[in-house]
Amino acid sequence: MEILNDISRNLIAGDDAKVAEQVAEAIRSEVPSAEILDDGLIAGMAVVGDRFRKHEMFLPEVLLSARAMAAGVALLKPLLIAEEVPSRGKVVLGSVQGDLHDIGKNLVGIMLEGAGFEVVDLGIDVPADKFVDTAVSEGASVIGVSSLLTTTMTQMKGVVDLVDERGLSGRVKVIVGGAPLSAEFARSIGAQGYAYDAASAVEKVMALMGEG
Ligand code: B1M
Repeated sequence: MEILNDISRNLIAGDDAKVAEQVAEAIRSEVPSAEILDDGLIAGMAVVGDRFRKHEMFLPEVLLSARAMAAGVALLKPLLIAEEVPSRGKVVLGSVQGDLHDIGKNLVGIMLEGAGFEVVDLGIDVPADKFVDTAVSEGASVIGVSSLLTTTMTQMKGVVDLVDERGLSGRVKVIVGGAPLSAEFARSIGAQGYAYDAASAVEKVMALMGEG
């Protein structure tokens, strides 16, 4: 669809104003929000990642694309979140210590809220004890940890281990996700769940809470 290609193109170019304008136009034209997200915004970001890896784009440009992505997601958020759903439980969410990537984590949060979960978002660069302390103080039964770097994914084990050390195993479950991860990696660090994308994160959290 032309409008979705335009959104991708402007996201790659880092033009947040144009991305916002075109996402708004797509919403007005009743393009489904999941299509705007997947085939417009996420598709554009995949190209950015590829070009960055090949050194065809550099960090300042990637940051502009990230800003454009955030502008588009902000407009989609109200559509992705159902209104007045009774709370299904609480999830503490954050990007693991050392990791500053938050776009995917934010999408997971939006989808969880959309499905009726209360999300306590701790942001980026979150140490293991902050995840666990917050789960206890907020009475959350799931901790969701995101990592986008092969150098930070190893920190995730610290969260799982701390849940065990504090005697919370069984009561607090850890779900992990992010581009470099796999179900096998999640199992290897003892996490109770792994999700490939934001939609499957919702399914996984529901399953962990005994609803799936
Ligand atoms: Co960075 N970066 N980055 N970056 N960046 C990657 C991840 C990289 C793959 C790019 C590349 O080389 N092709 C590469 C990592 C390589 C590796 O580890 N092997 C990389 C690098 C190297 C770096 C720096 C080290 C660069 C440098 O400084 N030299 C640096 C590290 C900073 C740090 O974290 N300490 C860095 C910085 C940045 C920016 C700040 C410029 C910016 C982030 C801005 C922001 O997030 N606010 C950035 C970006 C934008 C990217 C790419 C281009 C895009 C990431 C993104 O937002 N994707 C990325 C390349 C890529 O992934 N293709 C790249 C869109 C998003 C919707 O997808 O985040 O995968 P994603 O989330 C998905 C799933 O993974 C999943 O669901 C989401 C929605 O479907 N998911 C979960 C995510 N979390 C989940 C949690 C769950 C469940 C599912 O449960 C809890």
